[in-house]
Amino acid sequence: MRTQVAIVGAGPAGLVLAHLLRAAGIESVVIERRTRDYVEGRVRAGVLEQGTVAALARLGLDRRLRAEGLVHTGTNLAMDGGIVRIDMADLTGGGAVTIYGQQEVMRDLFDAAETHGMPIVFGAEDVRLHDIDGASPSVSYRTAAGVQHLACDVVAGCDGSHGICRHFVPEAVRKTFERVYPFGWLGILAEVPPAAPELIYASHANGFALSSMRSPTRSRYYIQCGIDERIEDWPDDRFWDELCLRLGPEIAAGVVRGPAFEKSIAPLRSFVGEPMRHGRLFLAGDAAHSVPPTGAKGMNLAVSDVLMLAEALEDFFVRNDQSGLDGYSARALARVWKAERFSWWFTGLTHRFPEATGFDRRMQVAEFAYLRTSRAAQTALAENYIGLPLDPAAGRPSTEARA
Ligand code: FAS
Ligand code: PHB
Repeated sequence: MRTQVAIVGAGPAGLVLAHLLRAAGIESVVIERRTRDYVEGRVRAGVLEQGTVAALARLGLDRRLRAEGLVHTGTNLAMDGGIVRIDMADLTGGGAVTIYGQQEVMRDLFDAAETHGMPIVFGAEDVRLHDIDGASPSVSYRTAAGVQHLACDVVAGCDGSHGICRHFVPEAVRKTFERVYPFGWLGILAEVPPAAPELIYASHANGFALSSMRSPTRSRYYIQCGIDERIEDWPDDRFWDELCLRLGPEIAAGVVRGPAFEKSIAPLRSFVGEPMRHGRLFLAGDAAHSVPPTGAKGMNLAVSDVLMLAEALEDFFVRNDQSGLDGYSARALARVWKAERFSWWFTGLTHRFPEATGFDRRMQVAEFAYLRTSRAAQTALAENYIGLPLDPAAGRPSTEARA
């Protein structure tokens, strides 16, 4: 078999890239380890930046998103009884985010891929990359029919934080940067109305809490927990009690309790692997970087990476211009590091670190007080939260201008 772009991984990065390439008339094959149901069943992100919404709209994949997504023009921070609303629309000249779960995004991407007859191999085992340093790269994998070989011109490594592609960047050229946080997020889904109409990020002496949602009838809540804690340690009643304590009495008055039908613990870390390209292999999304979910950047970064990669691949295949591919890693990393900084900063502001001293807590309180009174501080938070624009590739108009 042969294709132009072999995409390893059918998460947001892999599937959005496949659709962008289809729209540009470029062939691809997606190779996924899991089943569609498994990928679609993973409960992950909930907030779409406006650049992600624009990309899905450009691809004609936003019908359900426009009908069911919740547009939020503000978000909120709570600490020690005080609440600050960040009016994103006012501070950024109309900016907003859309609440629409990653599961729904994946359903829309998979449904559209089926409609367009886009080839996705599910259940691919023992995926391997070959000759990515040379001019004839290929990907091999095993299915029930035996070992398959897919020849290609380019490999897109979109296989997430536990994938294999990143390891094909040789140790000699690879630099990694990591911060592992001494806590995780315990998240639940419950069929109860959200506590408030917008998201609330709460910082309490016991730890962080987040009041989010998926719809007017489905709530998504998180509390910071110890990295060695287990789901069994947190029966529903204990979760609801701790959530309400951390949100504070005013917000807790809006909390409607009910059975959690999904409960999971996610570790938090900041990670970047440089470069995001080696030979004919290009990395995108969690395959190259991870952020703590505090800033709601993970899935959105995956989309912005592939927007830049698709542009470069179109230049390569359609206009025989390699400059975009040569500049991809530096251009993507410039935006990745800004999102890493914001996610790290927002996590530091809102979470309780085990080794924190009284001085550290005072710094959090002072930063919150500054946010409360400074339009400049609120604007900085707002412009990062709605998503920074993509820097145009050298010699090109900005991607948004082409959307
Ligand atoms: P993904 O991990 O989504 O997709 C990679 C795909 O590659 C997977 O389907 C995997 O099965 C496949 N794969 C892996 N190895 C393979 C192999 N060897 N061969 C073939 N296929 C292979 N982000 C937020 O913004 N907000 C959140 O609240 C949030 N919560 C999260 C909770 C958890 C537990 C995790 C792990 C992540 C969370 N994220 C969150 C981040 C998440 O949304 C990611 O940023 C997003 O899924 C990244 O998309 P991809 O880069 O496509 O990677
Ligand atoms: C979510 O609703 O899952 C969500 C929202 C905001 C975040 C992280 C997760 O920062």
